[in-house]
Amino acid sequence: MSVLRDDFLWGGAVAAHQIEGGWQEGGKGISIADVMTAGGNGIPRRITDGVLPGENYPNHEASDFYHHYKEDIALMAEMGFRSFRTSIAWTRIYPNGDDQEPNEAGLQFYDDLFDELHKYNIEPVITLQHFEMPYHLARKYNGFMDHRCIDFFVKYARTCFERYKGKVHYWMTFNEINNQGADPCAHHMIQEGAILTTDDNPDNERMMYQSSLYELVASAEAVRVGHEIDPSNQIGCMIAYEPLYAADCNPESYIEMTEANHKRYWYMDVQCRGFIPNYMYKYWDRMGFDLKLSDADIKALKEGTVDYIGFSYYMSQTVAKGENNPHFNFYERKNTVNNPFLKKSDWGWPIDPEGLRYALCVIDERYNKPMMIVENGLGAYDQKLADGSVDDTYRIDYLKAHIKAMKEAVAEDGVNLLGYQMWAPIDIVSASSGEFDKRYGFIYVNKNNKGEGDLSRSRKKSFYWYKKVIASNGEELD
Ligand code: BGP
Repeated sequence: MSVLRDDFLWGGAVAAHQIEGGWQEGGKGISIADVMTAGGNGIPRRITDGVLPGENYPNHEASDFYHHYKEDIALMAEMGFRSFRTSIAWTRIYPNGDDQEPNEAGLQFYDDLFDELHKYNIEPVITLQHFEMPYHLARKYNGFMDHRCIDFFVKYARTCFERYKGKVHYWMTFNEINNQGADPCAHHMIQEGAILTTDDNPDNERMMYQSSLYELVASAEAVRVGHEIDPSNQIGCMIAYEPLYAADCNPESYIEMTEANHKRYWYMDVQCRGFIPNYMYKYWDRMGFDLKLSDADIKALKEGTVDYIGFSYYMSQTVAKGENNPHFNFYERKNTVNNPFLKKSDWGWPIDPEGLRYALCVIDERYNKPMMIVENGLGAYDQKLADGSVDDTYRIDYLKAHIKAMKEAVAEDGVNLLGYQMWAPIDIVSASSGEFDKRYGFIYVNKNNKGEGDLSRSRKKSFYWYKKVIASNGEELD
């Protein structure tokens, strides 16, 4: 008998901007993902001033799911998927973000996509904002720095809840809303809050907290509206969960670890509990940040707590007390150190399957809510062999170890886990680097970093492995 529930939501996860392409089709507007250039392994992406000629914008075509979705969903159905997580591109629904009326062609695209999933009994799990706010909102309002963006987001969310009522039951508001918390760099601030800034702007941290507060209000309002429209809706938060370990057993390192966790996870505290924790107020006081939040905003936070906790899990980080850091104020880029117990991926991400069990335990202890692992996977350089096959045993090993740890958390610790969606079942554009050759998929897409290839799809070795895993409800991992 399986340790997982019978209706466990096995599947995979992607995001609209990383898979769809069709950036100008069906009346779609320009999103912030459309102005991000390709970077590379260790080379950051650039954000350009609009879409400029001669630049390489990998999200414009991506994996061309916009035209291939039927074929791709058939392949996922062949693996036995019970769920598929993707996002709605806000700019397909409201091309500028502040439009009066939604764009019918965009709404219809997702109707067709959800119908296609239901044809195979695959449950859609839908994120409303996955790193791609309308570029116009960034330009005109500086994104979530402006309170009006709350209303634009809630209007967009309402349109989606009304239109897809009965077709979508599992929702999430903002993808990895907390990434900016420990690292207020331009990349995170544009991805998560549509703030047009540069890395050297001394005001980044204050702006990040202000816009995060407004995003949290927008998220809470959307949860409330989503429940009003359909009380059976399950609406979650989506957190990038990276357990932060202390580098040694010096009690000071534990205080640093605690402070570091505050910065990454206060978002989850607000979304699950409905109020801002004292430690954040103290931090803002200490920093002299005068942040705006009205009584109505505070009330909204209280009334819009989430039903479940969606989180991504790729890695853990290890923190050490920095020099001249009397308040243990953690900054991800300054205070993380190497963990000698862990191997790393080709992109330097520490590989830590036990950390997934640890994450599940900690989240369960803190909030006692159902959880869903909505991303977990390995980005790697795959080699296509002469016969067209891809032997991605390393990916199988990574996923196997993580699924085993996940099962232990269910069997030994009794965590309430709804599902597991690996990232990403098909090769897509990397969010952090914009590469295509950073591959995660069970399904190979014939395209490379330069954009060459005919976009044809084929099955990797891991495809057959995952099919067996799902068929046995997680019992057959070898
Ligand atoms: C998460 C994002 C995804 C995805 C994934 C892998 O942070 O939610 O959008 O991209 O990480 O990261 P990358 O694509 O940079 O390898």
